[in-house]
Amino acid sequence: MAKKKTRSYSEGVTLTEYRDHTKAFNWFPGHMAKATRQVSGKLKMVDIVLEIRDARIPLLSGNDDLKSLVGNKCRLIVLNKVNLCDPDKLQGWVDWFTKNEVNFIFVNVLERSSINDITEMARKIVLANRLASGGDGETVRKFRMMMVGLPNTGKSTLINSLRGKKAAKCGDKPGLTQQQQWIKLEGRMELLDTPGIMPRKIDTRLQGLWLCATHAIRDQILGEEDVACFVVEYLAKHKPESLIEKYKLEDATGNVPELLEKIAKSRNFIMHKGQSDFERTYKTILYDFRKGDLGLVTFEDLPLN
Ligand SMILES: Nc1nc2c(ncn2[C@@H]2O[C@H](COP(=O)(O)OP(=O)(O)OP(=O)(O)O)[C@@H](O)[C@H]2O)c(=O)[nH]1
Ligand SMILES: [Mg+2]
Repeated sequence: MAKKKTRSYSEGVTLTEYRDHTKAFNWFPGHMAKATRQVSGKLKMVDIVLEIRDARIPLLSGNDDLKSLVGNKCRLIVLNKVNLCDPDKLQGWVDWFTKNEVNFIFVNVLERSSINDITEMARKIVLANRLASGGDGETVRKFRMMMVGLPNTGKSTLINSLRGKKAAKCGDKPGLTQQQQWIKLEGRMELLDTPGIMPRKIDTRLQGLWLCATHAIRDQILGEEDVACFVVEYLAKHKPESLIEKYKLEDATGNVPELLEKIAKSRNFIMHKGQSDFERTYKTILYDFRKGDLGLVTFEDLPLN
């Protein structure tokens, strides 16, 4: 029997269909397998592992492979980009992490205060660990932190902020860091930047769309069209006022193709013969969403238990 092709948004698929779509979704390029091996190779050298996640997908941006690699090593979960997540859902997630994890912090590493909070917390964890294992907390080797996590979660940005100037390549492009890099700070701190690592298996296509929308994986993996259409459908349902305001629409009603048409017209993305330029519309929607200009969103819901 011929395999049924997944329908795209332009063919009328709806968000509900994506949610019901249970096919596993994989994207694990070779350099990430290598990066995983390299993380385990460096573990002995560091005092603490900072697992950088995205606060808009607090669990999905975690990684079980990394968790088992890191094992009993001091670990701090850093939920970054808190400035882009839904403030109304934040407390629920803070409560969940308080119940289920030992060390975590919600931050925006573009802000100085967050950087200080992370350093402070990491130091406390390492110190407590040294005292617990019989050390005095003073006669210690250099304080070394390793950043691990999904692509584009802000590992290199955090390193640059800690350093006070640009030392690691960073930017809104998943997979920018391709090799491990030690960065030395004045004083006693050394930082290890690592390439982003994807989970080996993503359970549903909807989760793949969340990962693309937050830009942990490249648009090409699912296609700009599907990711942009997903974002529009999500916003029309959960944050219609953001769409209306940003694109000066009269309303955010209608199906996805109709909304795209309205956005293209309002931005004057019109090609010859008066047709809407959808390619340009997709790019604009994704760019605006990722900057936070289309409202603050947390895609993932709290687990039921
Ligand atoms: N709004 C917001 N943007 C952030 C934050 N932290 C990082 N960014 C942006 O996210 C993008 C990715 O940052 P990087 O530091 O390159 O991410 P990375 O984790 O090193 O990515 P890879 O090297 O691909 O694994 C950059 O455009 C940063 O400016 C944050 O807290 N808030
Ligand atoms: Mg990086």
